[in-house]
Amino acid sequence: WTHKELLINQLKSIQLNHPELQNLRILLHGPVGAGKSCFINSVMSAFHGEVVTMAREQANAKKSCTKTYKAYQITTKDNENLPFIFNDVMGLEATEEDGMHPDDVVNALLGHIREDYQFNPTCPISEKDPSFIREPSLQDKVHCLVSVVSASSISRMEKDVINKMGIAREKANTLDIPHVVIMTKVDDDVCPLVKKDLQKIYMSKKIKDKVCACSNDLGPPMKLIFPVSNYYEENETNDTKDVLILLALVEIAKIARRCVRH
Ligand SMILES: Nc1nc2c(ncn2[C@@H]2O[C@H](COP(=O)(O)OP(=O)(O)OP(=O)(O)O)[C@@H](O)[C@H]2O)c(=O)[nH]1
Ligand SMILES: [Mg+2]
Repeated sequence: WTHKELLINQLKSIQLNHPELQNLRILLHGPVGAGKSCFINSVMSAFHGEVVTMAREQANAKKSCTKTYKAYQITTKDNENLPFIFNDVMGLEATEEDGMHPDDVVNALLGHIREDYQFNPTCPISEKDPSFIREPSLQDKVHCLVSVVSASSISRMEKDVINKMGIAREKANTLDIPHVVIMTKVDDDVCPLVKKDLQKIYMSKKIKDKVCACSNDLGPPMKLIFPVSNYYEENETNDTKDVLILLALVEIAKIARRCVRH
């Protein structure tokens, strides 16, 4: 818990060693309200040492609060660019008329969608749309797919949402794009021990059970499921939350960079 600066320095010194690439593009997807936008804000907050809100969040949203495709460059406290861009999308829903269309997750993976594209739940982006990128560069393509799910609702996640996430995982696999899971809301009513003291996270059987459930439902092995607690109510950052968030980003950066090299 005292290694925050070490993790920040590790992330600052990441070299991509690729002439066509300045940033690793990380695509978040997952159910409505899972904490996708909040995670992007939390990563930024961990680097800035203060709670930052760039991506719009909404508590208790029934429908996805994020409706357009947005890309966020992560920066240091001194506003220097770090080599990470997070792409935020509309949430997935169980019905076919609502939430992000599963084909658009695939289009996003392939780098076909331009920023600010407004998602249409009933049909994916058309090749004729001005926001469709016909020949995506390596920089437009996604280098890591991240499913964001909430620890407190993993066991209540609807089958159709799990299936939609499964389609994205399979496509990512065929494209050799790594897939990991960020498990949010570990501070919620999952484990009283962890709710009281986040540093007990790796000692909690209840959290381990949730990690195991994520692995069974979504596919990645347990070592690629990263539990975090986002900044959702507090006005100041703290080292414990920062370390969990930064640890997740270090692992994402490592596997995304390996995927780019191959
Ligand atoms: N307790 C707790 N609440 C969280 C956490 N992360 C997010 N939240 C809450 O969940 C709400 C929704 O988070 P968002 O980031 O807007 O969710 P999203 O996945 O972007 O959802 P859509 O854009 O609507 O699909 C936030 O306003 C917070 O109240 C967390 O780690 N712990
Ligand atoms: Mg959102």
